[in-house]
Amino acid sequence: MKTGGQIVWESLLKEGVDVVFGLPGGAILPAYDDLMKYEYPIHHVLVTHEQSAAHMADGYARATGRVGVCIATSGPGATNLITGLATAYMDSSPIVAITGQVPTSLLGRDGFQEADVQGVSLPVTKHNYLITDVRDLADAIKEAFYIAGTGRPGPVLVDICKDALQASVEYEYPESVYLPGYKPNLNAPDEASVARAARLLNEAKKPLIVAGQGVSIARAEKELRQLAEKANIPVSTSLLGIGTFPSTHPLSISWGGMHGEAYTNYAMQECDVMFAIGARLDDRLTGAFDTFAPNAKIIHVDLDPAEMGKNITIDTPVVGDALLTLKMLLPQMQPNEHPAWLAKIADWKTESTERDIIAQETDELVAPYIMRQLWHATNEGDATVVSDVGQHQMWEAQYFHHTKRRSLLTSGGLGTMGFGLPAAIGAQMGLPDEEIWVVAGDGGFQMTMIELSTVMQERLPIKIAIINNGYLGMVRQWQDVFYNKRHAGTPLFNPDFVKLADAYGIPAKSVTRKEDVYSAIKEAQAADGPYLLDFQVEEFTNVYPMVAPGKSNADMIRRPMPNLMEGAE
Ligand SMILES: Cc1ncc(C[n+]2csc(CCOP(=O)(O)OP(=O)(O)O)c2C)c(N)n1
Repeated sequence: MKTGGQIVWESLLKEGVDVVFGLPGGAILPAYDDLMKYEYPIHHVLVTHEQSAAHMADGYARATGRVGVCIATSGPGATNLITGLATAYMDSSPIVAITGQVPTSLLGRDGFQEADVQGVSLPVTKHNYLITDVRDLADAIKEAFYIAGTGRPGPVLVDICKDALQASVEYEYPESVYLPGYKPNLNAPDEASVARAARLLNEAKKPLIVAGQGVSIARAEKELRQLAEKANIPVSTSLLGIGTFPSTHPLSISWGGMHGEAYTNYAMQECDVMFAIGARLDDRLTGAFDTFAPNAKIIHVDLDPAEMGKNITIDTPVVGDALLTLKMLLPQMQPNEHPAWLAKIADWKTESTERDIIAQETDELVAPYIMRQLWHATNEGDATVVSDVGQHQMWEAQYFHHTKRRSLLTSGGLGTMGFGLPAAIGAQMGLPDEEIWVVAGDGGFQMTMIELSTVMQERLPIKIAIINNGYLGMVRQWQDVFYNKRHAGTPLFNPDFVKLADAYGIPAKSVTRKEDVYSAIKEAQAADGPYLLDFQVEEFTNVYPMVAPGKSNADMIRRPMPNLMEGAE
């Protein structure tokens, strides 16, 4: 016989879980007690706030490709997880959340710390459970892991009533799941659609690939590269697709969309066949849906049939796994050259480079410069960067060239400020030997900086770069462009981040001058544990290009050419 609490831990062990992120409370206490009592070899990371527990599980999952686990108590503990679950849901990240619930006798009676967690989490989880009977617990956990990690990954929540945690039952972990209607393994695409995709790509004059995170989830980076090289097709990515194709490769044309590269957007707008694979074509990438890639026949490869035609009219839908699709497609592809098309893109790229902010002679400390130095200092990208949300996130993606899979972890879909530090903690727990950098704005960092205590408690060697511009920068940029520079609610009151780090026992340094950037990064790297760098940057730099919401990508606001810059002679 095992208690519900024991069943939780033993089931997690069966799933190969070695670390969980959580914070206890009354309803989940029986499970915590069982963890201590029976000394299960699962490491529990005590977080400061449950939102972070979900981000940590998410960061762990994104970095390792394994399912991350977070734990919270009932009511406020569980509702604090919701932003993290929604973040993982939008970015297809596999996590299992285990929450305590009030005893079954109190369900629906507004008992102390009761919240309808199943109801609240329903729209932001792939699936969820309310367990009122301990006999259902092992099956639910088995299914939760299966659902979270298969098909299109996502978060699954198991809410367990306290009495079910305390009750005992004969325990046997199920060998398999029985879920009629959920068939994530039927993921080979239909042959006729793949043949049509091959024909379109072979005949294209101006083909273009848009690779999304689905490529990395399917581990199809190698095959993507083979496709691009065989037929000389330029490869762009979505924000989350960064790292699926080395951005230093001659066929790489960076990432597109609202703040993607201008030349990438031009290429997307002009291509005649677009091969979008594992990218959900959201509005940040496409701009106004009806103006996106107007000349292109679009082939959309995605595991999730619900993505087909959701935003964009698709010429050739291919419902299937990215790896299987590429493997079927490759033999049907003919070698090809496309010299005129590649030359045209190269011209656009040269012109983009001329506008580059870091090519300009200025002493101002700006984030793009820091991002490029970080790239150099990490042996040209041999690190994992976890970025928060805002201008710095866009600059990181523009100026740090990612060549490795899963080397940029960022909240793309929900755009969750506060994601960076906790997600980096999860990533570092999963990849203890990897160099991990958090790049965060001063606003987003303050949302979860309380997790500096977790960094120290777990002795994690995370390096933190705060891009401190004294503003909620990205919103300040919108105010400049759309609200006549009225800065309502965007100037920040910041603590002294160096002193703050000191309070946690973390070494830190403030950097104000360009010439000190590289050496400061090197100093942080040389430190044996965590290190925080507070980069005090120019306040009013904007991210370009910028596509106004609802506008076409063809109508980008671009950075003025250097000789047209304000103040230029
Ligand atoms: C939780 C949350 N609240 C609000 C926003 C809206 N938002 C997007 S970017 C941004 C500003 C971010 O400022 P900061 O963290 O300082 O980074 P910066 O843009 O200056 O690099 C805000 C408020 C958000 N994305 N997430």
